[in-house]
Amino acid sequence: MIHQPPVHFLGKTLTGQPVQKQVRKLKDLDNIFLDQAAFSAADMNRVVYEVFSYLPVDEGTEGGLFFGMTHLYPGTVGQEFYMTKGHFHTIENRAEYYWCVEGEGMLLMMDKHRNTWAEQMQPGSLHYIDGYTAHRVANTGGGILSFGACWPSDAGHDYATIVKNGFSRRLLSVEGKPALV
Ligand code: PAN
Ligand code: ZN
Repeated sequence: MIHQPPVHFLGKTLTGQPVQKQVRKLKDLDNIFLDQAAFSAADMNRVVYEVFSYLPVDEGTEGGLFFGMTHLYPGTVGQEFYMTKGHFHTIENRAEYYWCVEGEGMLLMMDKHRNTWAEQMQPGSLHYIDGYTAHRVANTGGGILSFGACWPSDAGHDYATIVKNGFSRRLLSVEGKPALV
């Protein structure tokens, strides 16, 4: 038997069933940005990023893989670039791949000892995120930043630790250029 693929990946879009779309607005990113005054003054309904995920097996299935495309819009809150919430995986040893399709960005990673480093994202860049490593992406360019992701279906997302403790370094826009401080 020959089957049509259920999902099509065209450039940077994902279409078909079951593709889940998740939209994150500024109001979903409370306690993420440093400049609380700038955050409060911003439009809470502003869309910061969208994630299209293909979840072919149930969340929590051991041995399966999920696939996602994230589209992160350009913008800043105070001195910080628009960025994803960032997370550790709930099953901490679960690794992940990110790869950049369009735009310019920075992948921030932080290990369990709170050492933080960054990798530059540009079209074609491939990023291996080891287990036990929190990950967050910032859009440092003037256009949309689109990247793919592939992660184990039982990884889960621990956002609470990042909301509470943040990353140990922040990526700031200093004279329009990204600086990890
Ligand atoms: C990605 C992320 C996606 C959005 O698919 O979930 O880029 O970022 P946040 O989940 O931090 O809001 C991934 O890392 N999955 O594990
Ligand atoms: Zn992840």
